[in-house]
Amino acid sequence: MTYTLPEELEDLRGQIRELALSKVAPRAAEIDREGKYPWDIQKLLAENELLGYAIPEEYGGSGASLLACCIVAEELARICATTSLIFVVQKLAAYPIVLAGSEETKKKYLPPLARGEWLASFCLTEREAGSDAGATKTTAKEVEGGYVLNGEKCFITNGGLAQVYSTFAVTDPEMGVKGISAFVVEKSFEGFSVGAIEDKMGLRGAQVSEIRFEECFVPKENMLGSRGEGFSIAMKTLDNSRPLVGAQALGIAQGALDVAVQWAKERKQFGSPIGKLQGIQFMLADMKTQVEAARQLVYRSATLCDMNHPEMSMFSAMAKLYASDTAMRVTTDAVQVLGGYGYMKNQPLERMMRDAKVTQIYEGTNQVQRVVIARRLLGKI
Ligand code: COS
Repeated sequence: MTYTLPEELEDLRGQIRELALSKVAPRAAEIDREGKYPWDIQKLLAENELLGYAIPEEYGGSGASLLACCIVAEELARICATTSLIFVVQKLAAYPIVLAGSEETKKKYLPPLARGEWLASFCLTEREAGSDAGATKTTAKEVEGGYVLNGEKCFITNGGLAQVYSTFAVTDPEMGVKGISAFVVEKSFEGFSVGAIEDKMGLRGAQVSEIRFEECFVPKENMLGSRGEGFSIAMKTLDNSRPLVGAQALGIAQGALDVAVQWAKERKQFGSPIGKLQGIQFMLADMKTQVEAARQLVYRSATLCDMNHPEMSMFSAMAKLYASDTAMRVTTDAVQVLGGYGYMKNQPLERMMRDAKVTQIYEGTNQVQRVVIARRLLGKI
């Protein structure tokens, strides 16, 4: 399999790069400093039809492949990881509806999401159910006409901003993970409320909050897939979005490498550019090699997902694992190349380093990715 991208994807990269450099770059440091959700950037993505990029055309989106989405996530993250996350979360959170929503549900929720009028949120994690997503405690009790949800979610990106929440709750506690079901919950439903908003190390422009369900009635037609299918829907969604987080990490790493290379050409010490020093050359060479290796894995995993290949789950985990570890290493080394300057807030690298960290954690920690890879490798033993 070759990873020379088709011409239309290279054109797409060029367009997104241009958009990111002209419209996002001037805001990137400010978004980080202010720590507020950048509605102007959300509007920019909506106007450029990027919030519905992955939603099928019949529901108002662009029906883009996951590989194309990865190029978009990568190029946005190269400049601003928060901007990339706005794109990534819309895709992640709409996916359970695309995957398992009834025709009626799709027609109701996907078009406003595709237009970017509504935001979506993926509501899985709980305080006691992080890596162990199967330990979900939020309950969904069947009543006439629907289900009543009770429980609390945490670390929910777009929490409070989104109108639509792909939510996972237990309908049949005695059935373990097979007793988890998926629902679309609207922010306007009675009993839905937003808890504390987190103060984060990085991705400062993204809003992450607790979400509470207190006797929250959800009509039965808002169940996604069949009763008990929720865990499988969550896992399939993660399989399809881990390459995107890999792409985001890849973009952050590439952005840091861009800065470090430029610096090595311009910064003079000992009478010449520091790029003439072998110590710096070797660091840059290692960074570039790791970035390219991550790129191959990210594109390959996205291609396998687009093919619905049986190995997609393992490759998605490998791409996310390797690209995020690369982002952490490369941003750290890039700070080192800039020395004291790299540590300062008037350079973008310390922001990139903080933003990179969460890519090793969210969408499943890198330890969980290793579990997914090893299980696939070993099978049932
Ligand atoms: N696709 C479809 N179904 C899947 C699946 C996948 N990739 N992985 C698991 N399932 C289903 C299977 O149906 C499986 O049942 P069978 O044994 O009949 O095949 C069932 O789920 C249980 O799977 P498993 O035994 O692997 O579940 P575990 O409780 O051991 O959990 C991990 C597996 C740890 C991989 C899972 O909990 C996980 O991914 N955790 C991280 C969650 C995460 O990424 N959170 C991030 C928050 S969202 S930003």
